[in-house]
Amino acid sequence: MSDGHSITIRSAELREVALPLVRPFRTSFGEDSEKRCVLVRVEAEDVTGWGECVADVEPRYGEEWNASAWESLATFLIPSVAAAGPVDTPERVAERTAWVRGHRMAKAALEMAVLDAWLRAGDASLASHLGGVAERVPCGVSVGIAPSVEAMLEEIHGYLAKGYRRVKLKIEPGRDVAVVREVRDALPDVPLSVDANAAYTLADAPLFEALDELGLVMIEQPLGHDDLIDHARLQTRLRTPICLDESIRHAHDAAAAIQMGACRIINIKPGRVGGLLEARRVHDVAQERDVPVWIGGMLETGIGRATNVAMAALPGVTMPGDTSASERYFHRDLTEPFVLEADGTMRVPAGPGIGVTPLPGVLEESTLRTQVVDVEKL
Ligand code: SMG
Ligand code: MG
Repeated sequence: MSDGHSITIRSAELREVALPLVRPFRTSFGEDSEKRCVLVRVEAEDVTGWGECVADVEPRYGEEWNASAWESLATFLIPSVAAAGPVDTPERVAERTAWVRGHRMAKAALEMAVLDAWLRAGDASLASHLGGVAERVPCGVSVGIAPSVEAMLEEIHGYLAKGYRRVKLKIEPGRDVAVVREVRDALPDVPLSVDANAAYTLADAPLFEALDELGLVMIEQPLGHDDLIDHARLQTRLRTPICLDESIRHAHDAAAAIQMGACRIINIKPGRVGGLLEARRVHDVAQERDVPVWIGGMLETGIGRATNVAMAALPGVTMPGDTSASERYFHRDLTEPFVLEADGTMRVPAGPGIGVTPLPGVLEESTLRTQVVDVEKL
């Protein structure tokens, strides 16, 4: 798809930033007390584009980490895109980097930056380019593993008071059925889900059968991070829909997972599938097969959050996302804060490109290192 304009990338810059989190976020694979990520900035003639990489300090959620993303962007991805001439459509980013196997989080960050610049040059918003239909999107919240059920409930009550429409509990072996049952007993009517981040095996099926009794909206990624077949086996034993996150790397995985019954819901994260355009294809595959999707989160700053909220405006996104307000994560976000309305919705950015830019002061204070990739010399 092209609307006839192209941009030429004149320079690109990588930047690693660190923002303290309001409270530590604990999952089955560890605890984060600060958000550290790589940003990509591309400069074209009259426009600048920003992208955010969802990799973390260590490769626990996926295979990439901040240093690998930095290296793949500087050495292979940015040169491949910039040296191949003007970008007449954002699809070129994926085409020009297809020879690099994997590194989907890094690819997604670069595509986001190029797409932002290209859309700004054409004065179009990301949501409208993707085919978004909603102006406001319903939001859920993901609650990290807490030291006690009391602490968890106190946190959840705070979120419910703000209007969040679905609460997701992180679980891990040893902190699962009993904790979820207590939360369910305390909050019988709240839409609740759990996310295991691949911490279990099929041998734990009885545990999931116990969770099946608690009226959960879904059970997210219970088994192996790259598994489909065991998820299909587990799904036959449960009424609660399984939602896949880590296992879905592209639209082809989504089609395969749905066909084999490995999930009944999909969590879409653009960074996990190699970019926003592939994320839209995952959405399309699911929509054609009547499988609900929602937009996940990777504790993004306002840059990545803007694109998640734009994705959430697509018509097949029928469940609240992990698209929470800036204040749930940061005292000061990198951009103007994303705000939750009292009805549990968030406004979709409508300005050109991703609709937000980093606040210069916060950006400078958060920056750990930068590197200019001199594309003129390529
Ligand atoms: O952005 O609110 C958020 C976090 C949502 O739970 C969340 N993300 O597996 O879905 C997931 C996790 C991955 C991040 S753990 C560091
Ligand atoms: Mg998940």
